[in-house]
Amino acid sequence: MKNIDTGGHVTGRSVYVDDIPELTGTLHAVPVLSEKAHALISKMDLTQAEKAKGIIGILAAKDIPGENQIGGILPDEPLFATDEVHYIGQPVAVIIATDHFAARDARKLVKIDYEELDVITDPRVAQQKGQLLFPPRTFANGDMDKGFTDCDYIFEGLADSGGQEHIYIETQGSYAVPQENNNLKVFSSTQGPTVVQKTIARVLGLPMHCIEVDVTRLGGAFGGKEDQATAWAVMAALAAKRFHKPVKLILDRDDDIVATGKRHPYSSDFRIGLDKDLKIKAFEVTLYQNGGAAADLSPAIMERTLFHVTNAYYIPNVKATAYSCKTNLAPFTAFRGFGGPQGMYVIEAAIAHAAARLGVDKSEIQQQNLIDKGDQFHYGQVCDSHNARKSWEELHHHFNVEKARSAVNDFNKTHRFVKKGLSIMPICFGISFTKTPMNNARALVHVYQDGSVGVSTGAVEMGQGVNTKLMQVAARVFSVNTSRIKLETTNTTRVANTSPTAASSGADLNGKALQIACNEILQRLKKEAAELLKTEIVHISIRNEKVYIDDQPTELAWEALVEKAFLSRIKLSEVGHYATPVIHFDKTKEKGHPFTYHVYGAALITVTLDCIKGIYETDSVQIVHDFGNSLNLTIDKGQVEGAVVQGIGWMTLEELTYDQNGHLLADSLSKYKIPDVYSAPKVIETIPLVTNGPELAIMKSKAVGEPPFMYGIGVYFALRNAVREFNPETPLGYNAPLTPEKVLLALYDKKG
Ligand code: LUZ
Ligand code: MOS
Repeated sequence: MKNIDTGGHVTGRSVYVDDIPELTGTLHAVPVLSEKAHALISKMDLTQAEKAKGIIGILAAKDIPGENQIGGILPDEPLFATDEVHYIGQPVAVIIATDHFAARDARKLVKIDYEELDVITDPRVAQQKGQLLFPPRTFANGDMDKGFTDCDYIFEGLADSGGQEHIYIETQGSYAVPQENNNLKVFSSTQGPTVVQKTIARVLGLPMHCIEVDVTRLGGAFGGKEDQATAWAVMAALAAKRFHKPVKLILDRDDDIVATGKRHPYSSDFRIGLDKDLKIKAFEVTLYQNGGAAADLSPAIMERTLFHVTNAYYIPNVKATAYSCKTNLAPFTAFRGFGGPQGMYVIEAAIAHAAARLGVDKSEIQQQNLIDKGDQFHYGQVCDSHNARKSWEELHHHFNVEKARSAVNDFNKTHRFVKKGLSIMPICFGISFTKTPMNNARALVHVYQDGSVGVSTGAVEMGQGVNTKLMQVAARVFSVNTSRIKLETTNTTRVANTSPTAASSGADLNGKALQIACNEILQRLKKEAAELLKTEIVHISIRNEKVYIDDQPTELAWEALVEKAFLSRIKLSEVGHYATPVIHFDKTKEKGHPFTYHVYGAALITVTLDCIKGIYETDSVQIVHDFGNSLNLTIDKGQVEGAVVQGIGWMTLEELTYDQNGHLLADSLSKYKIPDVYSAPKVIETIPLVTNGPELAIMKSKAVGEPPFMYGIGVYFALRNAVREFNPETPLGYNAPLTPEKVLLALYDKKG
């Protein structure tokens, strides 16, 4: 089944926030953003701006009726800065005008006097100065002293990875419409409708029931709208309340890039110890997370980094410490993988470093250490499948890795100025919000008297196809055609207290809740059918819209049954509630069973490098991926392909450069290179690992959103190998992204 939104997207009929028809009198809002990375505000003069054409008013901290606070995990982030600004792009006020361009023009007339303070952009500098967003954490198991004593080889090094701008196609935006009696209805492009509802209530000083948040779909999010859609919705709501008019706030791309947070850059020190058989005996890592100017989701992201520092490997002695460092950059936030990729990059760098020193192929060390059923992750959870090893073996078997390797070697022998590189990237990603209480969801199902079905859940459609999967779930439980099922908008009045659609868990959590609700209604319908057909409920089933008694079809069909049930006054609506069982985590010990299950896979990557120009192409990414028993392989393969290309972007192209004053230099798409069709691999082949899939995944179909992002890390190491083929002496370290510029320098640089 295709994604149900495909037709709407290609014809331009799909509705995003900015497509909602504007009510008469709608006002437009544009934020005033700090131009300094760290400064005291000595004076803010709005008089000229307020007099400009079309201006209705300018709202700042003094106009907030409730709390000037939007921090979700920690209360360290004001909606509007008051006397001090902490990053370029930090909101200080919002201009309300009769149209968007009037507001933008007036913004030039706002005069702010700044007294500049020291700017920190480097996380290690921040850590040295004691500038942390919250206390550091250490995850450890085994005995480090013994682990390193038992080693034959010990290697140390440094590994840095850069940030990443989300470049969702639809920028952040919101439309707030006043309702009677103080209430507000807010359309928001958010992954977390409840986060938006709760934060508006807090800033406006209203109970949550006054705020209805509605989401049709997002034009991409990738984590960038898990927390950072909120500020803009709050500003629109604040203005709507103040002026009693509908207010729309849609960020222009240039504002969005400057004002919103991105993937966290990390800088890390590692020490890895191996024995003669290439078994990793000990791994020690210290990670410096660049958190930006406020905590945002950094505590949870740092936690996931600590969970994923061993990737798909079993290591008996591990010590991982992470610091979240406060810098004068826009607060870094969720981005596909949520800190996991940054952790996995470091262990892959450590293995590559050890392999280079030992003169073996990286894959020999990888293969020796893959986690297996019964092994314990360093956070206490026991690995419950052979999937890491099975993916690796199936990759070698199906894609003939040895043949690919000799083809690359032959090519390199016969080509002097063009080199190929090959690498293998295994992945292992834990599924669940690491904060256990967040793992719950609800679904509201109405079966209408004509047999059609309306489904509301907490899941937000952002292009990933969750609505299509939910439609399939409802259709399967009822055994009716998918055309009978309608997915409603995500709305806090219909489904309350939702977790954001994040952590790859949208289909699992909301699908399970939906399954529960549909099953409840199905039971009532079966009971009604049993009465109508004068039999026992155990004999009744519904198959392809028909009622069966045991294996015999009857004359009674879905529509007629629903109508009869309605006339018998049967309850045809239900709310399903699901809370993931089994999971728990003890933060005092940093041990537990935080993940419902893990997703595994392995990719074989080859690249071709032009050693004169330093430019390269990814020839192929061939993948064995653990989908479980996929509900929708078309959608799931699409997720893998998008993730691979996005991962390649993070690892090789996308470079967030800042100057020492905290200015983002790569502040537009002409300066920030995202992957296009030319940087996509020429071949992406994905085959499913054959498994049953876990009961705790929705209909045994595993979460797919984030895990395949990490295959992109393999492209980095393949490219590195190609560089080393040309210049074995290269001093190239581990500093992603490996841009063409860095590659060119590395091709001709010598040690010493
Ligand atoms: N969001 C979150 C996430 O709040 N908690 C998580 O564990 C998570 N993991 C991945 C992506 N988003
Ligand atoms: Mo997320 S990185 O919003 O799943």
